[in-house]
Amino acid sequence: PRVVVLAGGVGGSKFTLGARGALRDRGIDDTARVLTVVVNTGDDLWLSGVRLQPDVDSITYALAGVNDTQRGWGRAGDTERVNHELREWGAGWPWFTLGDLDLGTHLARTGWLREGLTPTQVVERMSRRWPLGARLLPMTDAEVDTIVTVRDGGGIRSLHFQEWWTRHRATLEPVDFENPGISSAAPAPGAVEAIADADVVLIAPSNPVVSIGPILSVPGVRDALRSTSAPVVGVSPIIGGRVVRGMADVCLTAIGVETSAAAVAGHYGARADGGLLDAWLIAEEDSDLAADVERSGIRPVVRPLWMTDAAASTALAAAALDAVHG
Ligand code: GDP
Ligand code: FO1
Ligand code: CA
Repeated sequence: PRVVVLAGGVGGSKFTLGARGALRDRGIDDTARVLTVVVNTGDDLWLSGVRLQPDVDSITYALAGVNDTQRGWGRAGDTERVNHELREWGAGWPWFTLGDLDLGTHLARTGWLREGLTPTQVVERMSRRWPLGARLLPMTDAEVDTIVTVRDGGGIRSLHFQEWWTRHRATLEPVDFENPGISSAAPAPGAVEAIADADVVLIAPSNPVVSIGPILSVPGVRDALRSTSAPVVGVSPIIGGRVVRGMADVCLTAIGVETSAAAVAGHYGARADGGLLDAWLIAEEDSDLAADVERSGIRPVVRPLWMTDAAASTALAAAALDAVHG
């Protein structure tokens, strides 16, 4: 089957590994020909003269098997010599670490962007280094970095998502998430076509607001999801009313959505009602919410959702692939 995954960083990369595993288990050797991952680029930023693409890099490193699984970002076994030097210069952000190996990625990317390659072309070029077993597409070639508006003291102010998260650990109360310029952004070449031609579209258990949200905000993506003949199957990032890690709970509260598997399903909406989902995987801990999901017109599928290792991720992705057609 031709599979499209919409994904953010940590939840997105674990789930994409699972999708690749599930396709291999079905006897598909060249999974890159059938598996397309549309990746959030709202987390991207310029820092110390280089372009970072955290979610693209998380997925690339994870599929290549060179990711730091403990931290959830960057390269395994990385060192911080250059980062130390940048701090001595007072360059960059003192609360943000650029690993030496990771910086090699950012330098290569920035060089190619300067030479005129589009972000999509750069991602394609970077995908050649390792046999990733998937085609990665940034959601758009436009720079639409996520900006968070927060309440601070008596007033409000805006800052880059990465500063809000890595410096303030999401402690400043968000009132809005925006991707300036996104209304005139175009989907990356091939993204809408991949959704239209897919046999199944999977929404990874990624942050619904700052990972999946920006992807859905790229003009044309939502329409492509609603008009494709492929079933759209999502996986809940919320288990037992809690986020597994990260700050999706804070983000959901800010947009008025409860931190529950059923509320996130309602936020994406049922396809029959002009929303996105045909089916929604929820955890065994949330089986009492299945009736709510069903009432909203989405098929609930109860499965273990903990992606504790590759086998668990593969089983989860296999369940998602089978959620509608079986
Ligand atoms: P980020 O870009 O690194 O923040 O990662 P994503 O947006 O892709 O995913 C973050 C979301 O993944 C968080 O809301 C977590 O709750 C969710 N998540 C992480 N690990 C798991 C897991 O094992 N199972 C499920 N269902 N969700 C997970
Ligand atoms: N997250 C941190 O909490 N602290 C960091 O210093 C940090 C550096 C960093 C560098 C490159 C990269 O690709 C990701 C990095 N992250 C860091 C992770 C990233 O900020 C976020 O966890 C995700 O973007 C959240 O979705
Ligand atoms: Ca992210």
